Amino acid sequence: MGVLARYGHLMAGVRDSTPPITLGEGGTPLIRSRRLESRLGVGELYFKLEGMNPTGSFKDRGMVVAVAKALEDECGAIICASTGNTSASASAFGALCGMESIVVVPRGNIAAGKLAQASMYGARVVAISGSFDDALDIVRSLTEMNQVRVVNSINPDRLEGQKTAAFEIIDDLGDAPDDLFIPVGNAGNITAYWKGFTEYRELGNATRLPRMMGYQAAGAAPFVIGHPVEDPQTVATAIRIGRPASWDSAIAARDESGGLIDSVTDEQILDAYSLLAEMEGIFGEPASAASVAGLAKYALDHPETQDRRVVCIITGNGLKDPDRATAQGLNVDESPADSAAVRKILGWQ
Ligand code: AN7
Repeated sequence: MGVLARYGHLMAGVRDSTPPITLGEGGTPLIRSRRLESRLGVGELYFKLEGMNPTGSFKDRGMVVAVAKALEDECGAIICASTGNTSASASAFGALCGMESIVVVPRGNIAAGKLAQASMYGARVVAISGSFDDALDIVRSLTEMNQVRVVNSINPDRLEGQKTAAFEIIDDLGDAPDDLFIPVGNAGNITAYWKGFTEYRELGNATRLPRMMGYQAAGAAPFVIGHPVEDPQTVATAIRIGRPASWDSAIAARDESGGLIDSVTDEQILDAYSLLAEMEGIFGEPASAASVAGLAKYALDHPETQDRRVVCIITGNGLKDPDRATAQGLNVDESPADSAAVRKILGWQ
């Protein structure tokens, strides 16, 4: 069951006439940590595996709603700016509905898998020699002229869909966790989670609210320095964003929840990226590892985390960015094709 069928009745703007399209998004696993929990010093640690959505990221939850509404409103085309995952998701749902998808991406700063996805789903891909922020400016200006629906998170339908991840966490745990650790780029997701947690509590499904603990990459941390970043830089290309669209709502989520938005260095992100794979069997993309890097940083300075129940959002699948994984150093021994040679490499007697 997709998020429209399961939670559509809790989404503003979704009506009986909204087509109940789905690619099987949502319903992602919440997995208890086996090993990082004690290593980092956390009471109870869970990972929400958003990379298991149909196009491999959390974007599908919101995209299915935005595209369903575009279909209901008889739009023939959708358009977005993207660091990669939004473009993959928009193109997939566009293909599902027979709509033209136009995606504008920063050339050279989008993971290979994401570009391959958009292309395979048949999108018009425009790679600009500029940043994500430039791409979003271009998309905003184009829609002033044409009959096309913007499906970036400035479209409120996106957030209605993305808030369902908070519903699922409460459904799985029986209540809200103490803390939610989440990467922050354009800041739509932290906004959507906070909306989801507050609405689900108002409905009586939770007794409390988590602190929203957002993490940006140090070279792309506008919320941490308090103003936009002109030339954002990070290995976590998904969150290489200098002028987040959902600025005020992310600040509100942070402050109303008593949380924080801090930064982690690329080195901390890549350490967490490897650690998550090696110690938990979870291959998230670098941007996703920012939430784990943030938790590692926070828990080090806050021993009381030992008594807390924490959820880390693993926003996207590591398979999307094979170049980054390879750059970590491929752990491969070459061997002739015979048993004795392989035994020797393995050090077996
Ligand atoms: C894996 O695809 O902005 O703070 O254009 O792909 O809601 O932007 C992606 C963002 C975290 C940050 N993790 O979420 C895009 C795009 C992954 C992401 C984020 C993104 P927001």
